[in-house]
Amino acid sequence: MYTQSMSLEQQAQVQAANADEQGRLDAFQARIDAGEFIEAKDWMPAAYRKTLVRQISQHAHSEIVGMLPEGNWISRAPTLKRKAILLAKVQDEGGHGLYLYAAAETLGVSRDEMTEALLTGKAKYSSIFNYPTLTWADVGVIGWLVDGAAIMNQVPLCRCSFGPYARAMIRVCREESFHQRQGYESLLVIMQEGTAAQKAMVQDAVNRWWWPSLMMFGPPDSESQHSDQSMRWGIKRNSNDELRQKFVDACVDQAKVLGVSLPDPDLVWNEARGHWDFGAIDWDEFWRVVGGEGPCNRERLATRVRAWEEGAWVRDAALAFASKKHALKDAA
Ligand code: BYC
Repeated sequence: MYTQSMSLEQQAQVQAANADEQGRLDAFQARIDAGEFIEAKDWMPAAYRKTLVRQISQHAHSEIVGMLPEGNWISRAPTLKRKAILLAKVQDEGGHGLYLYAAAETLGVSRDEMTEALLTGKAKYSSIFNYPTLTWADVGVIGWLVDGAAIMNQVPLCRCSFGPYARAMIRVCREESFHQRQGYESLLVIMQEGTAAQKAMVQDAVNRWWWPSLMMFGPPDSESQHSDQSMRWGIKRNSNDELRQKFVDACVDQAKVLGVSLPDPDLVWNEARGHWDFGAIDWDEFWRVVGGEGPCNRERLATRVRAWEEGAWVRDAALAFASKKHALKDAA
């Protein structure tokens, strides 16, 4: 109908524009297929940009909200050594959030827009950070399982097609790997030298964090709305289920060395697949948590809102200092 009401000349213009657009899309896909990095100033389809802003900003928010469950134990760490390690770890997570916000900013979204999306509950962050840290053993288990899952998911992101994200992930992954090992080591110490009550505390923490850690990889492939396109664009290199399986396979031996059991009666070695089979994940729980109804969603958001409001004077002071410095430089 629309084209019928256009002149022949107009129709030719629309066709040429469509061919142009298709040519650009094909050239873009060819660069991705050839393994090239896309840089911030390169042409990219609007949907590629949108997907990256969504994923990178959610990732950044996860790092920032992820400081809260462990931060809860900084003042109660059992020794000075563990306190120093935990402080450094939580500070690293803050740093990861900043690299990631900076990577997202290269796509044209502002820090203020992203912050507002987090604080108003419009933006998602990882489901895992809506669970409480009830005992000191939770801190070790977060290092082992949560950081372990994060590494499994994030190492492939170092080869993501968008250069600024891929480069940020290289440093993030180096630090996450230290985080995972410190968590595992702290659990080993408790399991090898602790009292029966302390060992039971580790087992209880593993029981509570195991299933939420498996949920970190996202919904099953059959329900993952973004995976196919993100994999075509080289943003994701593996599917949610592939990474979840790799994680389960890695954890089984680590649990044996630790001397803890994983809370899944259906966990059995499948010779034919060459992988561990595992039980059904409670996806209703996952969607409840993602939808804001997890055990700590409200508390986490309220803490971030309070930190933002109470930090207003710091932002004002930093801006005033920066503009004074600029004025002095201009006057010199
Ligand atoms: N929690 O189509 P799908 C860390 C959402 S930081 C909440 O498969 P995609 C750490 C998903 O966003 C951990 N939401 O999506 C920090 C989508 O909803 P929208 C964070 C989730 O993007 C401090 C919908 O479900 N890591 O490790 O292809 C201390 C459908 O999903 C979750 C990252 O962010 C979830 N778990 O795949 C220690 C890594 N899963 O956006 C550790 C980067 C899915 O349409 N992100 N959703 O409203 C990714 O790799 C991918 O975004 C995901 C999801 C694998 C997470």
